Amino acid sequence: MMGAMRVLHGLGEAAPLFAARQGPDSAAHEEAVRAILARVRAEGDAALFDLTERFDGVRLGALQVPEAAFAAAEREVPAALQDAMRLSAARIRAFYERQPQEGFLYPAEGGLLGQLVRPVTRVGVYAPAALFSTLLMCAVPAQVAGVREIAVATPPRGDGRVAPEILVAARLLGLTEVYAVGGAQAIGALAYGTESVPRVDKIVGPGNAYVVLAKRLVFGEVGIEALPGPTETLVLADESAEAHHVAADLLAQAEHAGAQPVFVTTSEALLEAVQLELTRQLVTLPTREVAAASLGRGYAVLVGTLEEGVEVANRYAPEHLCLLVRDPWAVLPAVEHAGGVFLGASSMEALGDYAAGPSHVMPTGATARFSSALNVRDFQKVIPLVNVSAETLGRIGPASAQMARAEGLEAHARAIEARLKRDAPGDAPA
Ligand code: HSO
Ligand code: ZN
Repeated sequence: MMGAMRVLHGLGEAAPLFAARQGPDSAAHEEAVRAILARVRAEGDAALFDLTERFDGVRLGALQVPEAAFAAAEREVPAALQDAMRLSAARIRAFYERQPQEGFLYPAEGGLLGQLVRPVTRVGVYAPAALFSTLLMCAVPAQVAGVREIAVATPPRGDGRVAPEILVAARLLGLTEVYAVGGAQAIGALAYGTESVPRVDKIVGPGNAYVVLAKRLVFGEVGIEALPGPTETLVLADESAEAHHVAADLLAQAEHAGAQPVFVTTSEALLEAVQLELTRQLVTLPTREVAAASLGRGYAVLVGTLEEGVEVANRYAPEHLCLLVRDPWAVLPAVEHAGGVFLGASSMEALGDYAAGPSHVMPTGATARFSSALNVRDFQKVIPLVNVSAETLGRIGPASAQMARAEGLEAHARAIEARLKRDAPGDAPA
């Protein structure tokens, strides 16, 4: 049946679900991506012009989008869509403004210990050609963090221009530095810098397999936030959920290429109804080819209890966990691993992709076990401050020197003891 998902019974049968996700397939493209990065590093702009001609089929006149193009884009994009983008940006900003990362300083025996918070100076956002929302979702938290320079890279279309929606989104955030470069070459340009593209300190944003692999390979020279892979949504539903809602939510993420939809439910009747709904809704979906392929990677899991359902979800650690259950807040305490949690029937994940508030750049491929959705902290550094008083030195110095010697690091021990010998406080030697 077209649109139906494979059914697994209980946690005991769910092994194929957990095994099915291998994360981004890097090995396949590694040689090609290494070659692209090496060329960008060696040849700079010339490599970008050539690679763009090869991969995007267009010979660019300039890499940076000229100022005039922004105004032209504003004339081209409908006013209502621009209003929608403003609403989205305002809600993202309001959300991240609640996530301050504070510095602190506390007195410790006459000295001070503390932490200084400083933004990353220069960030590169990779925005896939069609997904202007991703630019908002990446750049706004960076701005809230205090990042002063944000460069945007996005692939050019066949006519050499970048999507006008990207330019409108950039402009409404006050961003003016946009490069019409995509793929692994864009990551190379941002990481190494070229004549036209000053290098950045950190690159964020999702992309295709080449982009993600390039991010992996430049990591260390620049920071990256994550290696975003294909999207996943796990809907956990009980008998209170509407089958057509569940199917719609599963299809909403299934229409992203490579996605894996997962449906976990305590209700056999709902499971059957959802399978039928998927088939029915797929017929009229313009993106049905991609969506059907994603459903082919998907699973429906029938569980005995909601607790078992949450256990399946925790083991799977989905990018999106959607709780279509009677009391989602009652389920929440058991949730351990998820990129983001969407509670209740009117909190569909598709809303989270656009205007709910939190960034839609969330950990995929079970990386929710150890990482978080893009946030202000991704754009800030925490710098510890150490100002030890003579009194504290007298207390912690001997222990430190002892540890240094035990590690065979005599100069460390002497650096400490040189100050321990003197009469505290003051600088005069003992
Ligand atoms: N759901 C996608 C992000 C996205 N959806 C962008 C629509 N536009 C990855 O989580
Ligand atoms: Zn989406």
